[in-house]
Amino acid sequence: MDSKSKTSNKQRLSAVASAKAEATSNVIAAVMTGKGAGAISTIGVFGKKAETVIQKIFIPSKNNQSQLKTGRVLLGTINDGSEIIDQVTIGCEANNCYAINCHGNPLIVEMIMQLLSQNGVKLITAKELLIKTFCQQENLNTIKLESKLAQLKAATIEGTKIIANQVDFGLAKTAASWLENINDLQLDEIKTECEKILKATQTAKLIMYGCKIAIVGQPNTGKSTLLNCLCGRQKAIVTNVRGTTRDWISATCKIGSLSVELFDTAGLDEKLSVLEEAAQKETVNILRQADLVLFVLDGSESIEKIDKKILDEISGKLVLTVLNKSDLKFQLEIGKLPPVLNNTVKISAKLDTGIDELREKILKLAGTDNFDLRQAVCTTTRQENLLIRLTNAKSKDIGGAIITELLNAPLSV
Ligand SMILES: Nc1nc2c(ncn2[C@@H]2O[C@H](COP(=O)(O)OP(=O)(O)OP(=O)(O)O)[C@@H](O)[C@H]2O)c(=O)[nH]1
Ligand SMILES: [Mg+2]
Repeated sequence: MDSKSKTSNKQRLSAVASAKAEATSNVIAAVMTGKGAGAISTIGVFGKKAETVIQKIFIPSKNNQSQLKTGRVLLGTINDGSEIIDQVTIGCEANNCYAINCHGNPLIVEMIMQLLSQNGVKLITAKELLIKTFCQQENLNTIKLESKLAQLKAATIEGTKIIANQVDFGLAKTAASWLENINDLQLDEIKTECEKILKATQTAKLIMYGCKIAIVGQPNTGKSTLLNCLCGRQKAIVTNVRGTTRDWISATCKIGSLSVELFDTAGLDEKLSVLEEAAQKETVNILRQADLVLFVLDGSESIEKIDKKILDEISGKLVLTVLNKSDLKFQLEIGKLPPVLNNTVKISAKLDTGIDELREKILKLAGTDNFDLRQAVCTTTRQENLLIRLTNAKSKDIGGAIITELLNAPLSV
């Protein structure tokens, strides 16, 4: 190659590089649809010069309809040079805001994303995109932003409603009104309201993000049968041999407004083998993480001594004592139960009787029956921690500073 053609090659390369940088500066793209194979996937492309990128990689099938105006959807192909990657439709949702609807094979999605990247587009996640979009909306304070992001994690429809209410009403509105009326309000009034919100938050969290329920009790009482009964399938092995369940098993189900993760655990027994001992350590771990405990007893037997360590372990928890095997002659002396096990319900897990009452009692214990979905609650740990600090604030000035932080601190994700 002579020196002249070397120079012109160099010039061409640098022209390409600078054109690429200029054409695509600040253009971002994200896969908007869920991961995995589906019929269709959508890639969002946004930012100044997004149109330039689209024009480079997209060839419309009808030349006479090549203009991508707002509100218009065009059929065509995405091309890497002369190679067609996929047939797609591209919608122009607003100025510099495009949605590429391609076929849902993740490999196709990946190829289009790579092509966008080669054209200087910055690839981001759908969550990052949401944050960018929300942050551009001027009227959103930090509580509103956090609540909008919390929507992504909601486990139930009721949970999404609670969170949606925190954007325009709930905590965002309450905190804004505290700040607005700070001169007229007593600090104690704010603190009382804070405590109410923190209490409601404990219940709301179970509805918003899901509830872990541990099924514990002595061997052979019917814990695995109960798990199968509540989740509606034969998930756990049931036999009449004590110690059948060694490793914990989990299953999900819906109880009223709760999305529940149930944990069936190894029976708690004092006469232990090494293996059983290890299994029971796991049971204690599960117990510690649980929001609610179902303590299962065999109602057809007189009450066995219950290990004090276990009673201590469950003492601070929401506990419902399940008196199982109600289809057999009832022998258990309810009056002899320790106080922590006083909240009882009789069922037969085998015959599926008493289960509706059990579900009702679970909802009552969790506090989610008749829960007002519009009330103010925290949707993040940051909000919760600030409200705890607010309940301990020594002066109105300190209180005001905490409320300002609650509303205006930069979003951390
Ligand atoms: N009559 C009657 N038998 C039941 C009931 N629930 C469970 N059983 C029986 O009790 C035995 C033990 O049931 P499991 O569900 O395996 O008990 P478990 O508490 O999981 O036992 P481990 O895993 O050994 O701790 C089985 O034979 C079940 O069929 C019930 O409501 N009534
Ligand atoms: Mg079992």
